[in-house]
This record gives sequence, structure tokens and C-alpha cells, in this order.
Amino acid sequence: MRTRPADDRLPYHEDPTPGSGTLPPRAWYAASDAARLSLDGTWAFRLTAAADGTGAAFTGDDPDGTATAGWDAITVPGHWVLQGHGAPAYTNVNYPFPVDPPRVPSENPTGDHRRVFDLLGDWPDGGDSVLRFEGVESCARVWLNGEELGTFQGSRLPHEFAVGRLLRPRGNVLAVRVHQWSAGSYLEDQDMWWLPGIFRDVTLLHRPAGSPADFSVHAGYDHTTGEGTLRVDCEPAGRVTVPELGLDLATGEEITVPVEPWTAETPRLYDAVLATDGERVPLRVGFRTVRVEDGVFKANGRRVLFRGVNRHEFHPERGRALDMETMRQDILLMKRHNINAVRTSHYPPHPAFLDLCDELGLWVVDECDLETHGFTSFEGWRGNPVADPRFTPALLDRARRMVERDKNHPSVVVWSLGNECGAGTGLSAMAAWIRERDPSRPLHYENDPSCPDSDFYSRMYASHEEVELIGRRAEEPLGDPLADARRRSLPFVLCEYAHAMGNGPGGLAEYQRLFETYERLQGGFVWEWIDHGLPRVTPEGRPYWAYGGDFGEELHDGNFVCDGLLFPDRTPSPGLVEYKKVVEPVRITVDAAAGTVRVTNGHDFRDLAHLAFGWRHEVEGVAVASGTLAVPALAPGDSAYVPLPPAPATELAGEPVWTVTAALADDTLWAPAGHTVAWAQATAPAAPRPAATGTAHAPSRDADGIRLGAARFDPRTGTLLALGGLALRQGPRLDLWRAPTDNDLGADWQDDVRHAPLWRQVGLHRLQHRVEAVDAAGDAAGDALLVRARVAPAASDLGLFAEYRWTAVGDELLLAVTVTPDGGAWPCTLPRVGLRLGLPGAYGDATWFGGGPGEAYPDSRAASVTGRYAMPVDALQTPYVRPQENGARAGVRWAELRAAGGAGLRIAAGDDPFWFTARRWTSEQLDAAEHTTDLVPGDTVWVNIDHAQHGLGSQSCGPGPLPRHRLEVAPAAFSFRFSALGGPAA
Ligand code: IPT
Repeated sequence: MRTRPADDRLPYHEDPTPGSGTLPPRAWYAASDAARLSLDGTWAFRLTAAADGTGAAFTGDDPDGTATAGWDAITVPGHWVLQGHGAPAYTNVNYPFPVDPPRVPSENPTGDHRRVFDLLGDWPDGGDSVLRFEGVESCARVWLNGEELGTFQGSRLPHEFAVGRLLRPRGNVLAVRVHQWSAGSYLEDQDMWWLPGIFRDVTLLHRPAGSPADFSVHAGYDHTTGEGTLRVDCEPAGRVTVPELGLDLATGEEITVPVEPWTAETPRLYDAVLATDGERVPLRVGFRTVRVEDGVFKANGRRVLFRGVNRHEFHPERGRALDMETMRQDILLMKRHNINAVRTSHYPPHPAFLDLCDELGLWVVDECDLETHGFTSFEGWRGNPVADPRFTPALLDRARRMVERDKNHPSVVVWSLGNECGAGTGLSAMAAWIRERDPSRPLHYENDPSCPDSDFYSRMYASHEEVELIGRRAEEPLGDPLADARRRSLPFVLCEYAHAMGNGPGGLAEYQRLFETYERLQGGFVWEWIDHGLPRVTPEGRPYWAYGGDFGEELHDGNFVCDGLLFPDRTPSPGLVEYKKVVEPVRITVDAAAGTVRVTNGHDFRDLAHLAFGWRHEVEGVAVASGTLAVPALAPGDSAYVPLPPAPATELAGEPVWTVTAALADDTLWAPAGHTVAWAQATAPAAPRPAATGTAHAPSRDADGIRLGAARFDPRTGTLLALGGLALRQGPRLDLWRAPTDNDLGADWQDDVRHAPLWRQVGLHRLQHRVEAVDAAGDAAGDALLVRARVAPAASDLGLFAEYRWTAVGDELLLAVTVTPDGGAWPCTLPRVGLRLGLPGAYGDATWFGGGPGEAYPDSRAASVTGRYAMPVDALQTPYVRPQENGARAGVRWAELRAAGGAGLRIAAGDDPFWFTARRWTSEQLDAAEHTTDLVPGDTVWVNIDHAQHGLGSQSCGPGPLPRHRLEVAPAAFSFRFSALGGPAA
């Protein structure tokens, strides 16, 4: 590494050491009786291209605003690139500037922000006042009334200045110069949009004489006695009252009393007040103790299973400037989807978010604002700031600002040093400081394999196989036996897994089974919570979500920024619905034959008294009867069998389905009574399908082609042309292709087999159908139309024989297909095996009996509920930000597609339920689209009825589908029954 003798002459924004003029960090609290003035709102703004900004005039004491006359207005909190100045840019790992720490480009977008404010009429005398910035990206220099206050870096952390001596009743001039790039940018290489600006609140706070300089709430819980111990340290001293507990104690004094503990499942908070001579601060105290004990992370003496997500702060219009409503919405959505933990990837969130976590109940891994991932591109992470002593003071500053700000939240149970920084002494310095300052919480860091600074063995995207080994504490040893022994003794978390990019993730259920089997495996955090898509419109005004590269970035990582369980507008994706089911905290198994339901309480702390159980009986998706189920208030971990009522009598014929649900018995803060927490179904063993009744027809040739019952076929190709009054756009034929998902494509750094690139290499996206025989003479098995084809791509000797055996009985047309691979060894799996057919565009209403309401795939189908559903074809689509395979419904017994008048086509399963997909564009069009607006409905409804689908996996950043969910090339046989549905007029 070069050393730069000139470092001491670096301008402040390139100086890696913490800024100047700020106050020591302290605890954040939402409110107190001290005056405060929000400076959020409209500010004057001008963007310039270099760090000089608009020059000196802007910084002056100029209440009339001559210096900023004619400037634009900007909303604070906000990012200028989302308000019409400059553009956002997305990179994952790469720094979007030459890597030469701590120097940054001369082209350094700089936003001068200026606001003039009056004090409230009654702004108190005495004491001091501080100006507090909750978050500015990436570096700021601040002037008040013409005097420079100082500078700071550390975007997602608070910074305060003492300003009392400068304030006047009217016309205070606050000038803030914000640089997009600074030495701090080297520490902020998180996988997200680069979004400069004053993006969190700016507040003026009165600090009366005798107000707490800082305070620390220590509220532990002893599960062996049921007692909580409270001590509040505060400078200057004061008193703490907790009315509900009858407590009134001095600060520094410790008291032990019986309490109800805080957990994420039971977020019990006690209102309290900390009163010093100068200020009364309302507190909400949650009593809990967390520690790693016997290799297991425990809260209040019990092992905790993290059912977590990684949460970036993101709002499609406001970027990382989140309002309270959005923060609350995130938590409500998490709670309603059985999520119990958040890793604040990869920076401390808005401080109010943690209040909401305290209140609504989430375990929080609070992560420092730190990532230096871009250095991974250099041999041995050359130049990595966490191994560069020049940056150590900044790293310590960041650790301090996080811990001091967030230390009083019961929800924060783990401190995380940062993300993807490799290894370095700077990290150890942070860890040492945090351990000393707050021994009450364990530390987390993932990216140093020997875990010297972590109390968890933490990994990202490890395969099921490896996770299982780790669960058995039988993982591959580290070279150093001491380090290995230490790591082997640690509890394990997957700080990231199940990459939720596009369609996926698959394999969640299998991970969850491992977490539930091995004590050491304490769950994980899905990557990630929300897609960071930004709204745009086409020139014709059609809206879509933009991703990396859509803003003319020189370097970018495309749609890797859209890998969340929520769409950018916070609509839950199928992946989130699947996650909710997989992590449900009650396991229900319905045994219809035995007439029993087994219920296991999978909560870590709560019994089941808060849930109401119910049953429902349906026949082929039609409700027959329902009732309640008495389930004992099982303790965590306990199971019981409860009887099902006898099957209700019904005239209805068809497949009976039992559904048992566990729902909230009463309203909670996060969902109303009746909200379903867990469920299970029992479908009857596949009922023998009723034999088709009616006359068997024989095929015949005439001038119009081949006839078979109500069907007409092309005499040359043997393709079904029409059935009754329905003329098909394309008769059913073998289809293997699907528009690759992000997970099918895999990540380009992976050595493992990546499925979609192989599919394309083999040519599965351009299969030709060569018809070998159309035989209407029947076969030994009866009167059948036999069609034989070889389906294969150009330039390859690989192919598949497809034999279609058509028969007709009564009004039904039966098709049995056999598929036989031909050629040598296939180097790839298959996307799907089934049939594709095209119907006239009018056949746009789907009804089916099978899995729904949402899509499902082989390794993501736990949430698929067997029932009867009806929706327009347009509603069957899942609008992934980058279009790709979507919308399959699992386990379908029959599906109908109808036109407005009622005429339609019914497709019923032959021997096995099938996968049903329908859309107004082809798989090839879906494959070609880059944004949702590239998909234009055509005049055909394309229907796929699949015997098999390849799994989803998580290979856009992790492992592909598990072997049993891979669709291998092999002989297959499947069948369907088609019938034309007459409309009222037909
Ligand atoms: C991992 C990062 O920690 C996370 O921020 C995000 O980029 C994620 O990947 C992918 O979306 S790092 C990865 C290279 C294993």
C-alpha cells in the first residue's frame, strides 16, 4: 500500500478520521419535556459538480437569502438524486470511483442546502441547544449564522453540534454542504443505490441545564426467579419511576422485582420516566437478558430461533428517507408473516424503527454502517480500510455512534460490526470497544472465517448440506486448532440466505427443518426484505420499476438490487407468502384417516392460549362445514393430538379437503383477531379418477383433416386444431422452455452448475418439432390417434421423442404423452416438461381446483392452499421487476379457461395433478423482456400444463435447487383430459 505523506493536508471530505466539532454520541429518544424544533421541510438547494460547492457566499450569515436567491427547493429529509438533481446509481460490490483511499474523485456532486428558521416563541433560555442530524450521506460541513460548526462522515449515524451560543429568535441561517463522495464512502460500499443527501431528520433540541448528558437503561431478567433487575445510569444523577411496578429509584441504584419479561413474542414494556433536574424523559423498559451459553444464543434462558429478514431502508419514491408510516408498515408486514427478527443490513436504521421493534416485538441484530466489499476485487483485500490504521478512528467512531444511540432498546439483542469487510485489526478494535462498553449483548460478524470478533459462527448462502454439517458441529475444520475449537463452540446463524431475487427463493422449508433439528442452528435472515426498484414511466407514460443501468450508470449490477420478499411498492411476493408458511410458529398435521390433528407449539416463549383453532371441510373446493377446534394452551415445544370431528355428510361428490387453522384469538398491535398464523390441510389420497363415460370414438380422416369425437386435427402434423366450437390458436405440444428466473441464471461468480446458461447452450429455447408419424389407424390398445415427434434444437444431436396418444370417450378428449430422451448424455436439467397450447384471447377467465391462490414451484409450494379459485388470466401473473418465469399453480386437478359468454376449455388431470400456467405472452416474449412494460398482451392466451417443473433454488446468490427438486432429463409419461365447455348460447 502506498502511503501518502500528504494525508495530513487532505481536505476534510477526504480525511479518513472522524470529523470535527461534533458532540460525543448519546442515546436517542423520541421525545421529552425539553423543547425541540424539527427543521425538516423545504430547504433551498443547489447542486454543483465539485466539493467547493457554490462557494463561500452560501455559508454566510444571510437571513434574507440573497446568496440563495433563485435556488431550487428540496425536501429534507430526502436525496437530491430522487428529487430531480443528478441521478441515482447502483453497484453491488464495485466502488463507482477509482479505488485510492482515502481520495475521491474531483467530480464530487455536492449539494448546498440552506434553511432559515425562527425559534418557537417560547424557546427556553438557559442550558444549551444542539443541532442533530440523524443521517446525511456521505459527508457534511455545517454553518449556523455564518459560523462553521464542523464536519462529519458516517451516513447512517447521528451527529450533533452544540449551537446554543449562536441561536437568535428569528432568522437563523443553517447552511449544510453535503458531498456525495468522501473518505467515508470507502466504508459504505453496501449493495444498494448510491443516494446522497440529508436523508434523515434534522432537529434542534433544547438541552436544559441539568438534562441527561446520556443515560443507559440496564433491565435484565432472571428466568429462574421471574425477576427483573433495573438500573439506569445517568449523568447528572436523577430518579427513575416505573409506576406500574411501584418503583421510584435513584439513577445508579439497582432494584430487583418480579416482572413480566420482554421477548419478541411478548414485547412487554413498562412505561417509566427518567427525571433529572433539567429534563423528564419517558422510557419504555423491557426486561430481558440475552447471552450465549453452552454454544447456544439464549434470551431469558431459552434458545431463540431467528425467523429473520435482512432489511434495508427503502421506499420507492423517497429512497432511504423513511417516514414513520413506512417503518410501521414494514414491521406489521413482518409480524403478519411470522417473521420475528431483523438484521439491519447494513447500517443502523432510523432510530424510531427500533422503538417500533421494542413495541411490536422483533429481535434485532443492529449492524454498524460499514462495508468495504469492493476491496475483495484486489489480491488479499489489498488496501482494505478495516486493515488500514488510518481508518481505525473512523471505525471506532462508527461503533460508538451506533452503540450509544441504540443501547437502550430491548429489541436490540446483537451488535453486528458491519458487512463484507474481510478481516482486519480495525474490526477487532471495534469489537474490543463494544465488548467493554456493552458486555450485555453478543457480537456478530460474518466475513472473517475464524470469527475472532464474533460470538456467532455466521455465514451467508451456505448450502443445506453444509448447514447440516455445521448443525452437527462437524464442519470442515479451520487450519488453526484453537480458532477451530472456538468457532465450533459458537452458535450458528445464516446472516443471509435464501436470496429472494426474482422468482424464489426455493428451499426455505428444507432450511427450516434443519434449524428445527439442530440446536446450534439458530435460524437465519432471508436476503432481503424489499426490492429496491425505482419508479419510472416509458415515453408513452406506462409505469415500471427501474433498476441498475436504467440511469446511465457507467458500472452497475442490473436487477441485483431487486432481490426482496416485497415488491418495491411493498406488495408481498410469493416468496414472502412461502416464508410465512415455512416459519409458522405452530406446526399442524392433519390425519384425515385417523381423524386427528397433531399440534406442536413452535413458539420460543409463548403458549398457545392466544390462538383460536378452527377446521373447515370442503369437497372439491366447495365449503361443506366448518367449526372450532379445542386445542390446549400448549407450552413452547409441546405437542398434542386433538380429534377432528367426523367428516360432515354431503351430497357433493369429489375430493374432500380438511383445513385446520390457527388464528389470533384477539386483536394485537400488529394484526386483528382472526389473522391466520398457521394452517395445514389434509387432502384425501388421490381418488381413483372416474373412468370416462360414454361412447369411445375412433379417429377418421375427412376433407377437413382427422376427426376424433368432437376434436379435429391437422392431418399432416397431428396437431389438435379444434375441440367442439373452440378453434385453438396452437394445439398442445411438448414444451420444455421457461423464461429463466434470476435463480435459474445463477450468479456469474459461481463455480457450481448454473442451470439456465446450460439450457440455452443446449438450445432448449429454440426447440424444433419434427413430426415422424400421424397414425389414425389406432393401435393395439384401442381407437387412438397416434402422433410421434422428435423434439430437438438445431446443431445438437440431443432430442426427445414425444408420443401423443389421443383418444375420445363421450365428450372428453384424452391425451397420454410419453417422452423419451434421445442422444447421448445430457449436460443439463430441464426447465419444465409439459404441454403448451394457445387459446383465443377471449378465453381470459381461469377457474381451477388445486393449489393457490398464488404461484408455487417444486421447492416453494408450502404456502399453496388446495381449493377452488377463479381469476382472470391477467391476475395469474406475478410481476417480477425483471420479467421471468412466474405464475404456475401447483397440484391442479382441473382448470377451465372461459370466454365472457361461458364457452371454454376444461383441462383435467389424467393420473397426476399438474402445474397450470396461463399468460397473454409466450415464454419467449417473457424471456426477452427486461422490464414489465416490455410485455405486451397478444391475442392468444398461452397455457402451459406441466407434468414437472424445475425447482427455484436460490442460485442468484446461493445454492441452486436441491437434487430432488432438479428436473433431470428422464423418460416421462403423463396425461390430460380435455373437454369443450359450452357457453349459455352454445
Ligand atoms: C451479499 C451481501 O452481503 C449483501 O449485501 C448482498 O449484496 C447480497 O450478497 C446479494 O444480494 S455478498 C455476496 C457476494 C455473497
